[in-house]
Amino acid sequence: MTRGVLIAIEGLDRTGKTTQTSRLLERLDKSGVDATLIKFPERTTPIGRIINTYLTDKAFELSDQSAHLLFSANRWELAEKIRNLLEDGKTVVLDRYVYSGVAYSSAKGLPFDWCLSPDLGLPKPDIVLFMKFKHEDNVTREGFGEERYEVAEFQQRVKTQFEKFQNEDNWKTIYVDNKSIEEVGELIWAEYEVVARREREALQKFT
Ligand code: T5A
Ligand code: NA
Repeated sequence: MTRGVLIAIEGLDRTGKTTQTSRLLERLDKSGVDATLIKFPERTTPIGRIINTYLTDKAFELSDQSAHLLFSANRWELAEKIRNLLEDGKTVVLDRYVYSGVAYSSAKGLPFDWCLSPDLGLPKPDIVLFMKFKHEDNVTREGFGEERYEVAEFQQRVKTQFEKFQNEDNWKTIYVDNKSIEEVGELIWAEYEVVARREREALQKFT
């Protein structure tokens, strides 16, 4: 059996990650691919509930280090589930992951390597699709400004931190400026197909 594909969709706030991860899941289902969607932060777990309060209640105070470690711990809450799904041949779609964890916290001034270290050992995505505005802005998207980090100047710093990952071998930028939801969905599907084909071919070589 082939190991499932682990695909993460990343990006700044309101770039369309949740819209696209749910569309991707529907399309995988229709194509007969057994897939699971996991969104980070996963706000319903014990740690996720604290994170949700932190994000939605500006009066709830946490040190930057504590907040960072909670986001990481939230991924570790789900790590075994992700690994088991992949080993069972299931595809897993992640709505944000380690990269968001590092980018948001290092944008606050915490050292990049310190931010990465608690996530070391988590399953590594086969592909990370980074949803990016080249010219336009995510701050004009509906709903922007509701949560703690949705401040334009901070978003710019987060973008700079995200881009430190751009030379990683699993990183792929998807430009979303002026593209409809359907058009972005097609670009994501094309990338998924490349990775899925590569996994199948890798299997053929060794069996
Ligand atoms: N965070 C997260 C950390 O600091 N550390 C971590 O480790 C993690 C995992 C919450 C915050 O937590 C931080 C980052 C965040 O600040 P979240 O729960 O993912 O993270 O945030 P949400 O508020 O759920 O999601 P986002 O704000 O990131 O939005 P999305 O999912 O990128 O965007 P989406 O799909 O909801 O779309 C936004 C709007 O745009 C429209 C949609 O219809 C929607 O109205 N839209 C489009 N409009 C035009 N054209 C298109 N192509 C469009 N695509 C979507
Ligand atoms: Na989202």
